[in-house]
Amino acid sequence: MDPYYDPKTIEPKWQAAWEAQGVYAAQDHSHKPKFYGLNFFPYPSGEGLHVGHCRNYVPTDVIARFMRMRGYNVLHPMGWDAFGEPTEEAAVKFGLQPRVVTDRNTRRFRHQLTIIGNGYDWSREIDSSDPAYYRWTQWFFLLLYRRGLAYRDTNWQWWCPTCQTTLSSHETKGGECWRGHTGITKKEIPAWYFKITDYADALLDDLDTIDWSDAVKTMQSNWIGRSEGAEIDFRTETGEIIPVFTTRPDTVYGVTFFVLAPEHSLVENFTTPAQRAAVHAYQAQTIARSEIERTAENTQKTGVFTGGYVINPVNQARVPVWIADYVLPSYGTGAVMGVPAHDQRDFEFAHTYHLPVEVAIAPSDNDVQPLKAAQQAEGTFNSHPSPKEIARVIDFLEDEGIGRAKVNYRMRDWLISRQRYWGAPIPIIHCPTCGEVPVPEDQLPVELPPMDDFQPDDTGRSPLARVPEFVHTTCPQCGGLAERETDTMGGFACSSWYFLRFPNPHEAEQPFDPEALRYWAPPDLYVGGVEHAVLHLMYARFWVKVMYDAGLIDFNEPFPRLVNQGILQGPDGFRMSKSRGNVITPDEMVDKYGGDALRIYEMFMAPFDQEVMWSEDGINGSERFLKRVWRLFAETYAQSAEAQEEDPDLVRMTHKLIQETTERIQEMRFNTMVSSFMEFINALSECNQNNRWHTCSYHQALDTLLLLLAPAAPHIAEELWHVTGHTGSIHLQTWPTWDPALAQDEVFSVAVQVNGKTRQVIEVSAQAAPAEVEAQAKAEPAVLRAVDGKTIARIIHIPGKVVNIVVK
Ligand code: ANZ
Ligand code: ZN
Repeated sequence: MDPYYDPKTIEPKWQAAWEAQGVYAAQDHSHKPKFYGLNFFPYPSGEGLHVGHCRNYVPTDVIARFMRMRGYNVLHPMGWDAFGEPTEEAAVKFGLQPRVVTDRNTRRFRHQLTIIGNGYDWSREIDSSDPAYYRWTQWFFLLLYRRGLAYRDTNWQWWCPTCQTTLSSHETKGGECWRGHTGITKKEIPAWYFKITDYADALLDDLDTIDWSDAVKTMQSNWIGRSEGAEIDFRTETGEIIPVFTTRPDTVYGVTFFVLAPEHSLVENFTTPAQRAAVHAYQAQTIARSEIERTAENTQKTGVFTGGYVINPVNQARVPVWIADYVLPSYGTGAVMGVPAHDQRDFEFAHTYHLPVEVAIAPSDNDVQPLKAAQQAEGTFNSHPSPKEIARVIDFLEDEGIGRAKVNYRMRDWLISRQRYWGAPIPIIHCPTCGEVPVPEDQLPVELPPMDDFQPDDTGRSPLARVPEFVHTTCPQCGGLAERETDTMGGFACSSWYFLRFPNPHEAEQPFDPEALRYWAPPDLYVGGVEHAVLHLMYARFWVKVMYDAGLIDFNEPFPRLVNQGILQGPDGFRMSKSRGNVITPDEMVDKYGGDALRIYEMFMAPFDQEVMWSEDGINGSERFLKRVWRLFAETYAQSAEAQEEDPDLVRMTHKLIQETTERIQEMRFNTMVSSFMEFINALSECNQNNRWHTCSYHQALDTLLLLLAPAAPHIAEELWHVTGHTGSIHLQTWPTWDPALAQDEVFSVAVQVNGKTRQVIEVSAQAAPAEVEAQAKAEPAVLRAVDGKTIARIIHIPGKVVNIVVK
C-alpha cells in the first residue's frame, strides 16, 4: 500500500468509476423504503459555486449516502433553474445564445459538484429551460388558468428600466430592484397574475403541519399577513357607499378625517376645482415612491385635502376627505377612516395638518405613546376594548347594515409576467373574436423562437413581440387570425414543481407519473438557504395545493421537512460574494487539499445551521486528519490481519463510534460526528504506539471506521476499502450496527474493604481514574462508619477488584 495519501489520483478515479457503475442511481419500482433528499436546485450562474454553497450540498450528500447504506432506495438528484435574466445578459455580453451560455454554466456546476465528491443520480438531471421540461410548466399554467387562478390585468407595475421588465413587489426593496438597480419606476401595463390570494388561509394554516424552522414560518406568516377586522360603509354626500377596512371598528366614533390612497379611482369625484392642482401634483409625486418608503414609521406624513366630504355612518358626522400616500391603494379598500386618537399614523397626520383629535375609547398601554397627552386632555378613561367587544361592535354594524366582519391579507396575487426572452412563453393566444384562448395541450410546448437580438426594449413588451412568425398564429377556437401572448413566465413558475419531475424526469406524456410520485414524493428532506424563505417556498406550496385540489397528487405540502444551512462568511468576515471579492471556489480548495478534506472541513467548521467564517487553517487540519487515517492503514492494517486476540476496550470504543456517528448524522450534527472520528483516530494511534494493535479488535475497528467515514469522505473510504481487499463499492455496503450493551462504558464491581474486611461492593466505570474510584469508595456510608474516628494509613488498590482502606 502506498504510504502517502494522494487525493489527486484517488478522487478523479473514483468519481469516474461511480458514474460508470451507476452507484448513485435511484431504483424505479423498488420494494425498499425510499429516501428522497433534495437541495434547492441552483440557478447556473456564470460565477459557479463557491465553498459557501458547499455547506448546503455536502451535508445533504452525507445524509443521502448514509440512508443508502441504511438500506433505503435513495433519490438524490440535481437540476438547473436555468431560465432567467443574468444568463440572458451574459449571452448579450458575450454575443452568444442563452442556450449556449446555460449549457456552459451547467457543465461548470456539474464539474464542481463532482469534484467535491457528491453522488447524484445524473441520469435524472433536469433543466428548466429545456422544452421537454417547460412544456409542463406551460401545462401547469393552463391548469391554473382553467381553475380560475391565472388572469390578465392591467395595473401599475414596478418597472426596472435597467432590466427592462416588470417586477413583483417582493422583487423591489428601498427603490431598488432585486438585482440592485436603482431608479425603478412604475408603468401601467397588462400582465399575468396567479391568484395565490385564494390560498392565503390554507398557506397560513398548513404551516402548522410542516417541520420547518420557526424563523421561516414566521416570515411566511408575515408575508401572508392575515388581519381581522371590519369593513365600515362610509357614504358620499350623494349617497354612494365607500367602505373602509379597519382593525378597530370600536374607534369609529373617533373619526375626524377620511383618507384615500392617491391612486384611488374615486379621488376625482371628491376633488373640488380649487383643490384640483394640488391633488394632481400630489398624485404625480406618489407614483415614484415605493410601498416601503410610504409606510415607513418615522417619515413625515404628507397629504392633500380634496375639498370633498364623507358621512360617518354611526353619527352622521361630515368628515373631510384627504389623500395621503401612507394609505396604499392595494390594501383593504384603499381608503382609511382617520382616528388620530387611537392610531399613530393618523395622529401624526392630524398633528401636521391641524385636524381635530377625538377620543372614542379610553387609552391603555396598548395604545400608541404620543397620544397620551391628547387623551389625557380629553380626560376619558375606560378599559381597553377586548376582542369580544370588537366582535360586539361588528354585530352592531351588521345589525345596522353599515358594516361587516372582514379578513384582509397583506399578500398580493403573484405577478408572473416578464417582458423578457429567456423564460417559458405563456401559452395563451389572443383572438379578436374569442378573446383569450389557451393553447391546446397537444400544441405544447410553445417553444421559444431563435432570436439573434433578444435584448429587451422599453416598449413594455417582450422581445418575442418582434418575431412575427412567433406572434402571428391562428385561433384554436375559431381558426381566425390571432396573436400569441409574448410575455414569458418568471423563473419561480419553473421552480414551483421541479421536485415532482425528478422521480420521472423523462416522462413524455404527462408532467409526472402518479405511480412514481406515490412512491417518491414528497421529498423527505429539503435543504437550502433562508433567502428562499418566502418567494420560492411560498409559490411551490401554492402550486402543490392547487395540484392537490385538482386531484393530481395526494399530498398538499411540497416539503414536509426543511432545514436551512448557516451562512458562510469569507475570510474577511463578510458573506461570501463575487461583488465583495471574497469568494473561495471549491476548485482551488480541491486542487490544494482534495475533495474529502474540503468536505470534512465544511462539516467540522461549525454546527450545520450556524454562521461561520472560512479559515484555511481549518481545511489544513482536515487534510491532516485524513493523512493520519491513511497512515494508520498503511502501517497497521495488514499486520493486524492475522491477530486472534480480542481487546474489549477497542470493541467498546468501536460500538460507541457506530452509535455516535449514526445518531449525529440523523440529528445533522456533522461537526460532532467529525470530532468523534478524530478522537477515535487518536485512540487508534495510541494503540499503535503502545503496540496494542496485534488484536482482531483493532483490525475490526479499522474496517468499521471505513464504513462510518464513507458518507463524509467518500473517496478515501472507497480507496482504502479496495486497498484492504474488499470488493464492491463501499457506498453500497450495509451500515454497521452497534450493540448498546457493548457501546456502554464497561463497569466493574469493586469490593471496598476496611482493614481487609469487606464493607461494601461498588460499581465503577472501567474508564474511571484510580483516584476517582478511591474517592467513591471512601464516600460510601458503610465505609464512613467503619473509618469513623480513625486515621487512614494507606489504601491498597487492586484495579477492577478491591480497594482496601487500612486505618489506625
Ligand atoms: C382605523 C383605526 C383606528 C385603525 C385605530 C387602526 C387603529 P393591519 O393590521 O395592517 O391590517 N389601513 C387600512 N387600509 C389601509 C391602507 N390601504 N393603507 C394604509 N393603511 C390602511 O392594519 C389595518 C389598519 O391599517 C386599519 O385599521 C387602518 O387603520 C389602516 F385605532 O382603521 B385602522
Ligand atoms: Zn377565435
